[in-house]
Amino acid sequence: MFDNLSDKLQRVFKNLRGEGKLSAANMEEALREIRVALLEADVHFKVVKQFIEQVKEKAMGEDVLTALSPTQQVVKIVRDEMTKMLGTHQSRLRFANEPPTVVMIVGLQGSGKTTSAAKLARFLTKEGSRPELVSVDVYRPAARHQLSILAKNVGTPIYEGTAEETKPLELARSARRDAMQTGRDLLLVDTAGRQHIDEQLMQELHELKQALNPTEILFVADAMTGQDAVRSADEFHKRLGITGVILTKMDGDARGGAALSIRSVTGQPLKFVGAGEKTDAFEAFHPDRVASRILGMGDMLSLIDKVQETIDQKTAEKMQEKLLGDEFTLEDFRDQIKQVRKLGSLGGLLKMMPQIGPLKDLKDTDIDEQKIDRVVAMIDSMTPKERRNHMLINGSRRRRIAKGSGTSVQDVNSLLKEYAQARKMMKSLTGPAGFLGKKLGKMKIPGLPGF
Ligand SMILES: Nc1nc2c(ncn2[C@@H]2O[C@H](COP(=O)(O)OP(=O)(O)OP(=O)(O)O)[C@@H](O)[C@H]2O)c(=O)[nH]1
Ligand SMILES: [Mg+2]
Repeated sequence: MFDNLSDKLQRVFKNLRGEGKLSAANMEEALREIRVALLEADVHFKVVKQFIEQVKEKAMGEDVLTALSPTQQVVKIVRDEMTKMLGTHQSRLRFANEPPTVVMIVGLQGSGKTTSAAKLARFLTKEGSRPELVSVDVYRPAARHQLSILAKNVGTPIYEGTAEETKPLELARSARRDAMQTGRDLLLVDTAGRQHIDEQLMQELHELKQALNPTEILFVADAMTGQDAVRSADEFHKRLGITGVILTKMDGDARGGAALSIRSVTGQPLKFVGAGEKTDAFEAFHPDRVASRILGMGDMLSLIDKVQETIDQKTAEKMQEKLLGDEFTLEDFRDQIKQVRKLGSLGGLLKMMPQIGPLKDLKDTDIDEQKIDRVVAMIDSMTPKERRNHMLINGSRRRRIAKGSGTSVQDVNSLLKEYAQARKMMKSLTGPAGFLGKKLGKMKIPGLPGF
């Protein structure tokens, strides 16, 4: 459903990448395009305004990661803000201290309440819950029958009620008693819908709320109705107090505005999404995953995460200077080894970079942890002078270092050889004319040949 928005955002980032250096002017232009793309996706205008302001502020801010290229930084900021807009963390269903937990499912007519009740039952059963269903929609003759069929389909017990139980409140109370007696930990209450929010419906829902004391009141919003869904969610929240939203019909060709606005407008989290008529077309809502999907660039995003998690910005900067200069010492070598260890597999990192052709042979190089420990121990056993000038390390010094680090003279020899190679390779890779220097611009990686 986010295809259009996703295409447009990717075009913005592509254009930015073409610019080389980011200027205030092309940043301004990019923000303008992002704004238009969001509005065209039917995102609430206030949400768009706030979003753009946040992105702008962050982009101008001090705490940018210089380990990323300017475009990568913008992508990162947009991704982070979008995740925030969608709610940051996954919001799970809450359970009552005393079972059964009661969940009321409310919303406008045809939004997908009955279908979602059954889907939720199926989903939660898989997670280990023992739900029971009940329909209190006594107005539409086929409504309760519809839920019975779906309940059978997902294998969840349903409280059918007696012939005397004709009122929503009676049905709901009996269903809760039944759930308690049959050892069910969850009661999902499917309620009636109206075309518009009216007093009678609100009154009825209020009474149910009073009687059942539900842990969750989930508002079912039809994504296809865009901003109308957002408005009615907000209205239901003001009048009834909802605790979360199920967004249905995400499989349709809606533009995505509802999904992107509902959290900010109502203040209530999106908990689940429905994406199809079948009962298995239902999943928990993950803000970070959805934001990444909207932005599309999976590889670049994982790279950004990895870099952000592991590389200390200042060390990287200092390292870059050293690499470009002529003084890549054994101490730097050691620091780099430590960083590579933090990154996990160097092969994994390289794989995420585009067009890495000439470095292909490094791709599957896994890091040997023990070897890293040995190397670090050897360098630690050197004197500061030796670390700064490896030419000083003659035969007797090698023996001393081996002894001090619990390694052999051969180990010290091969370390010094690898260091010399690394020095050479670093210069050719990261110098202004080097492969990485050209390809990645400001992006810095700790390379480690030989591991
Ligand atoms: N494509 C698609 N269709 C859905 C989805 N969820 C529900 N539907 C369809 O939407 C229609 C209405 O669904 P219901 O579950 O009956 O909606 P409701 O809110 O219970 O409707 P009322 O009880 O009349 O208020 C049905 O045809 C469902 O199959 C979804 O995620 N995707
Ligand atoms: Mg229904």
